[in-house]
Amino acid sequence: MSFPSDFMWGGATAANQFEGGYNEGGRGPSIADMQTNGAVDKPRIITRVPDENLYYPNHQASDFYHRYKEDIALMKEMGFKTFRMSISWSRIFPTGEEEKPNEEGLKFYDDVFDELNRAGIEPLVTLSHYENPWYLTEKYNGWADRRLVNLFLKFAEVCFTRYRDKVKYWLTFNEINAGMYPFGQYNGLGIFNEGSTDTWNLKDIPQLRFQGLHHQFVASALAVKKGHEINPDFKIGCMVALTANYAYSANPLDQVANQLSWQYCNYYCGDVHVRGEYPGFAKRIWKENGVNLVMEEGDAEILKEGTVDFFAFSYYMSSCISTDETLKKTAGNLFGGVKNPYLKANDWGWQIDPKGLRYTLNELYGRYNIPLMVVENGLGAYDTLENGTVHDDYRIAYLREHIKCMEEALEDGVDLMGYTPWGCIDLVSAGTGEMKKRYGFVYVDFDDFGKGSGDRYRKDSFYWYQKVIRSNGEDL
Ligand code: BGP
Repeated sequence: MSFPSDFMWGGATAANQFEGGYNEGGRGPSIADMQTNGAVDKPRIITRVPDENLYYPNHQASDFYHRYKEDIALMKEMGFKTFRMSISWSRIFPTGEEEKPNEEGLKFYDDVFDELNRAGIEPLVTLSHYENPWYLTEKYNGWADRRLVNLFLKFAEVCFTRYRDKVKYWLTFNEINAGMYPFGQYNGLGIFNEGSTDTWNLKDIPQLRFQGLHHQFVASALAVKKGHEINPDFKIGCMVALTANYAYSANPLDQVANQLSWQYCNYYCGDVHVRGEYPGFAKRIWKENGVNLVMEEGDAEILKEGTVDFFAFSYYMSSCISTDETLKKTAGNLFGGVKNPYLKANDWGWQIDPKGLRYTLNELYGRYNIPLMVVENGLGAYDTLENGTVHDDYRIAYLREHIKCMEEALEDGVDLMGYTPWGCIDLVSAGTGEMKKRYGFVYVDFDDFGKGSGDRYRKDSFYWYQKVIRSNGEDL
């Protein structure tokens, strides 16, 4: 089975990790700008400290703000059909509450979309990728407050209207389910608890997060509806971080625990977005977490009317679920499970599992029966720049195996629209806040402290991916 002729090959980035120019063009600070540098301060925390050096990563990032023409030319050279990027909300509404949008911010994205258009590359735009205007966190404690729904909707409406004829593919919230995970401070919801890095232990955190997530569901559904009114041709998707778990053993206890993990990690959010209602098991999750979810009158209709056109997700790794407490836990992008003896891991402990992608694609398509898109995948690795290039055969091997498994999923009958590997041009890691965890086909000469020329270098994977796209996935 080969890839469909209109398959959307490309790459993915996000403003907060790639764009930079954080205080230029009238942009206001976002919550991501308040997150410390992982190379200096681990774990990264969200704080206002006087030392500018603590803040490098999201401020300069990879400097796409100034180098977008060069970067888009590189994408064109690779043959990209699509480019996933995000719009920084605080570039459009610096505090989130202005009556009128910031024209300079809108103009920047006009320029980027025009450049993409000239290069024959279709933009795929995330409205909210791990950042909100910082002011909204200070004033409202982010998405904990229902008032963010209308502020976001206004932002979405401005973007949909302005870019009506330039952008067709949209995503509402990046990895929306990340808000459910028990790690420290998290940008996506913009909920800030000063003085603590261990927010999950504060007793009101599950309540705030689940309620905040509900506000995002409502905002997403309203945005989908509004987008379709503005341009009926828009394709608007959700974005879920796929936690691909297996039961560690045939013990029924492990099997049930694994099923519960899929419900909690993947289907809780996916079901609301695709089916337009909370799944039956949501009540159990709320009860177990002491959550009293407040739904306003009309919310149920809003969720029903704003279901998505396609399901986009990130896939990096898989993990195992076991009820045996003595087994070794593994690291992960979100929810660490138990180590799988059959898999190898990258340098950060993320277990590499291409077959898991086929498994996941089948699971998702079986449940939702709408087009799917893999909008993040890739190998975070240490790269060495030698004579102007990087010999990243490890990255090629990772991507090749995942592409093969997508092909198998197509054979299985899955409707797969496209593939945009993460960090196609090197960018700052969301998890570690460092530059040295690289994903790109293009090397960016910045170190963990933002020092370097910022120059771009084609890695071996650049030429390999060019060949893959040119042959529509035949020549791997
Ligand atoms: C996803 C995020 C991305 C990206 C990626 C890789 O969770 O949507 O923003 O960063 O993970 O993670 P990391 O940067 O921690 O390696």
